[in-house]
Amino acid sequence: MRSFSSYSALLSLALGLGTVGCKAGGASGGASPGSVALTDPTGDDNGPGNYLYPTDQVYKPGSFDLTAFEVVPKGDTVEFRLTVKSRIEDPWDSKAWGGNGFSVQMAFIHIDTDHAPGSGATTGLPGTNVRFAPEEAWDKVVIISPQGPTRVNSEVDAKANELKAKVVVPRITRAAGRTLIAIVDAAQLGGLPQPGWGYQVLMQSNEGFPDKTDLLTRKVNEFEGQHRFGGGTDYDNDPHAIDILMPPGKGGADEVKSQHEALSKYNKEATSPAPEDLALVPMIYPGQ
Ligand SMILES: [Ca+2]
Ligand SMILES: [Ca+2]
Ligand SMILES: [Ca+2]
Repeated sequence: MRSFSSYSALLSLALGLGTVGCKAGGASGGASPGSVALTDPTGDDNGPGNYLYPTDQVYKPGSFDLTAFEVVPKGDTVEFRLTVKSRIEDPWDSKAWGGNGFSVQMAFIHIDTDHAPGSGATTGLPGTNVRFAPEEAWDKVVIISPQGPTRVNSEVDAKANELKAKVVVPRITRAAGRTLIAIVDAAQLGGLPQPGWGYQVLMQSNEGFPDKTDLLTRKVNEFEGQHRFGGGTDYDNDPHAIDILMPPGKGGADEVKSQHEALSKYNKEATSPAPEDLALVPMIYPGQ
C-alpha cells in the first residue's frame, strides 16, 4: 500500500511538471506540449478592412470568419481544427466531384518548424499574394480544401512544384458543424508539433475553376461579383486572404486593427508585383 501511494505521488508530480512545462497560451492544462489553441476575433473577415464577400448566396455571412485554430497531437497523427463563424455547408455537392463534404471554404496553415532565419519559404502559395519575413519563413503548409487529394496534388504539381516538398495534403479533411478538421501524419510535418513552432492561417475560398496562376483560390477584385471578393484590385498585388491570425492569437480587438494594418501594406500601383510589393503576414509562436 505504501509503495502504491509513493508511486501515485510520483505520478502526480510528473504530471504536474508536465503541465507546468506546457507554456501559457499554447494549450489548456494537461494537453501535450505541442498542442495549440488560438482565438481569432469575429467580424474581421474583410482582409485589410474593406474586403467584401462575393454576392452569390452560397457565401453566407461568417463563412470565412476564422474564430479558432487548434493543433491537437494524437499518437503519430496531428489534428488541425479551424472554426469559422457560420455553419459549414456543402452547396456544391462535393461528393459529386470526389470532395470532402464542404464546398466554399479553403485555408492554408503555414508552419515554421525551426524558427531559423532564412530557413524555409517566404512566398505564399500561388493565388494568396502574401509574403513572410525571412526570420519567420515557413517550412510546411497544410492545405485545407474541399477538393480531393488527387486534384489538390495535381494543382500543386502544376503551379507550386518548387514548394511541393513543403506542401502537406491531409490524409483526411472533413467538416463538422462550424469546424474544418484535417488529419495529418506527424511524419509529413517532420515530427510531432513542438512548443517552438509558429503558425499562420490564411482563410480563402475554394475555386473549382481557378486562374492558371491560382492554386484553387478565389480572386479578390476591385469590385465584388457573383463569385469574386471585392475591395482589392484586379491585379495580383492585393492579399487574397479574407481572414488571418495575428499575434498574440487571443481574439482581442487589437488583432482586428493589426490585421487591417498588415494586409493594407501592399503596393497598389504594382500591376506586376515583385515580392516586396506584397503584404507581409506574421507567424504566431504560441509556445514562446
Ligand atoms: Ca476572424
Ligand atoms: Ca486581386
Ligand atoms: Ca483575423
